[in-house]
Amino acid sequence: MDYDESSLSLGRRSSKIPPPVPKKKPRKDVVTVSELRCNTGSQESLLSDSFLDIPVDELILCDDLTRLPILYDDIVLECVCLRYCERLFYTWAGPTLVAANPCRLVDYLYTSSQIKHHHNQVKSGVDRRDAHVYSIAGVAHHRLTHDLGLVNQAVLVSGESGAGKTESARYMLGYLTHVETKILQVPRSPLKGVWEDMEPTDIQNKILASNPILEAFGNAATIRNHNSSRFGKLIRLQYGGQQLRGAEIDTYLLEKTRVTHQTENERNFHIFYQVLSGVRSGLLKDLFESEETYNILLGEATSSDLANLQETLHAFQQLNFSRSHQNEIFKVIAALLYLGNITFIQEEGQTNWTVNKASTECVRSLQGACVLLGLREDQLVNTLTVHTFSVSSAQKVSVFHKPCERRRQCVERRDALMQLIYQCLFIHIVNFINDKIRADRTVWSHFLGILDVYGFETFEQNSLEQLCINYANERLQQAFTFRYLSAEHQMLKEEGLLGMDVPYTDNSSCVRALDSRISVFAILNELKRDVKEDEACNRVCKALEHTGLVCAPSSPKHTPGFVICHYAGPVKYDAEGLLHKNKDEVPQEVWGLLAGSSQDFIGKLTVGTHGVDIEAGRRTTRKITTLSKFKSSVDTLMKTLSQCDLHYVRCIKPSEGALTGMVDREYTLHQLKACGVIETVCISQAGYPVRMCYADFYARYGGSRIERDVAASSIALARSILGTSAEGDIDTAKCRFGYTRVFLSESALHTLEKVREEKRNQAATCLQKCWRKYS
Ligand code: AD9
Ligand code: MG
Repeated sequence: MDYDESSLSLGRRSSKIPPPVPKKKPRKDVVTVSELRCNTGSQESLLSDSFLDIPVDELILCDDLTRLPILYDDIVLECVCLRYCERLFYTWAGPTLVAANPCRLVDYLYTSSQIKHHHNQVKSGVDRRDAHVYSIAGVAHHRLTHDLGLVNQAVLVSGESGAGKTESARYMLGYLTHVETKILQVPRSPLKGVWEDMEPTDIQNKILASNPILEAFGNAATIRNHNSSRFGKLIRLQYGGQQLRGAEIDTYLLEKTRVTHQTENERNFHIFYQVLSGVRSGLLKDLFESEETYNILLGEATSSDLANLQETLHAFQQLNFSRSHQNEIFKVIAALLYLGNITFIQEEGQTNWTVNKASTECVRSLQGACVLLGLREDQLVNTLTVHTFSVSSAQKVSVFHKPCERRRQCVERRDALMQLIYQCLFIHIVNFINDKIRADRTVWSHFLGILDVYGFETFEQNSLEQLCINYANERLQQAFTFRYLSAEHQMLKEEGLLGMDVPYTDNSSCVRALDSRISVFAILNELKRDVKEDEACNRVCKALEHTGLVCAPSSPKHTPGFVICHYAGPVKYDAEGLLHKNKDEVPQEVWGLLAGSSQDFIGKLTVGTHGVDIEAGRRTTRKITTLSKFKSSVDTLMKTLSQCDLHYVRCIKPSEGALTGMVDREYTLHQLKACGVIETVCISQAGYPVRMCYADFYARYGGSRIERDVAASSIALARSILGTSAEGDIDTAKCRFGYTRVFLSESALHTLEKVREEKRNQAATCLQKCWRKYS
């Protein structure tokens, strides 16, 4: 597929990015692609008004942002945008890969020969590998399978919704399974290997098949992404003797509330529509009689749902889900559709609310759900409408819900039941897949993980989900800062330059404000049942205002809540629903109901589903909240990552609507900041932003005085250039000399560039004189 880009625009109505350097004329923020191409063609620089000219071509060709001759947010942004317009979607930022969502089909980037190309580059150890998601997967793979002192590897893929995390993770998984199916015979040169196609092995097929299944059950169409992952995922590929032996998947924070509630223009999880289209088309026979409408389904099933169902069925087969097992799973989906259609009504002459048996549709749904779930009708009705509590160890009392809250409580119970069933089903499927793909511990020694987690989120209204997601991002950012810094220190050490300071933003205090002993999490977790949500938010603000990171919303017009200053920007969390979601209480009767099902499968679903604390639901008095569960899963994740070499893919969505050919500068810059790309570049350039290997340095500034063959006495020569070229202008404290590179400050670079320009002008004048003389 190709597109006519001449009609598309690059840019935005207005930009609030402050200009980093004084400019003679404002930079254009709205530039059409054709205009841009024209500029590029004529070598005009979009930045020609900054004090250091950087030709457009140079920016386009710069595939590593840390190699930009000078660093400003604006220039980093310009480089990413220009490359994007040239369909160069990947750019390095030092060790990090910036992956801009192409927002179009670019299959030519992901062919078998591309895999081969990147694999060969990695194998041959070339200094500068082409920027590509295959390259980062290749390095991780190579380190795991070839380096001495094997270390676990993990690729962290981040970015906002719709930025391309799942696609990137999928391509990497494709690469890693693909290189396994090739035999690279290396007779002499590693670059001339024979690349043989082989059938994928059973385990590779199984690992790949896990994707469509998890996407069917864990992804949904949202306003940001038609295939949005509503859970976080870490897949650990297990290697032994340089070979892929198996894999294990961990999932995080499934957005189970989606089963019962979706916002306008969004859909429920894909599997509901897949099953429905399967039943309606006759592909899934004898499952249930489909109704006209389902209350829990916003949006319609489409033809692609049917096609995706076929993919799900194929994946089920590859992972050895038996026919009857598949049927059990689909029956649960059908039961949820029925449960969602159960409505409540006030009994005549009474204050009680009960299931609306006056409606034939509701009765059919009640019966349908009971048959599919193996429950007795009266049991289900009772569980939804009557509240039972223990007055002593031997005595239980049943009462109808409180009069004023009866209807709400019935609905809440129905929703809690549905969310619990779906969550248990999801965990059951993940566990089953893991049992099929996990290698025996004796045959693997190391793993390569790919982490696809939700990026930093800030919406008009932010709730507990955003608090969890942003907390996970704070922790990942913290790990990144420390890791990257230590890598930077190592590099400086290897260059013999210890002592150079590397300033960076440390977000540890924000992490502490979120999860330490006196923190947002601790306060929300410890609140008593009767505390009102506004009051809870006030307490949070009061207890943590001394940190300077948590405060009350500034305007009294705002709805109650609290603001947290995250590393990626402030986020206001709303009080409404926060405590309820955090308590995440499933009534005991609901647990009991499912455990007593006459269907084995339903009974088993609630047993042994890690992540759902059945014990907690039944007995223990220890408070297990959504936040405490989430924190402990992030702790485990961080522990896993601490055993790994980390690699980063930062996905960027160039425009909010992911429109083909459109780059929104302000929006893109925000993401580059939020996912730490700007910081990465800053850290790598801090203090001495310009880093050049000696050969490049001589080639640019050495002039004719210096031989190109500069391997010997490099430091002395560099010193001599810096000492003489600017007639003593250059303060040598603004340059440092490593063993292989020279590190320059901006001002040193500025002076060198000025001198270079003067020399070129002199040479040009000289040449003109000669030309006139001899012509
Ligand atoms: V979310 O947080 O799960 O809502 P992701 O995972 O970041 O989000 P996803 O990978 O699903 O986004 O990508 C969104 C859409 O962008 C895809 O459905 C594709 O249509 C498109 N996309 C993303 N990456 C690529 C790519 N490398 N090539 C082509 C892409 N299209
Ligand atoms: Mg995703």
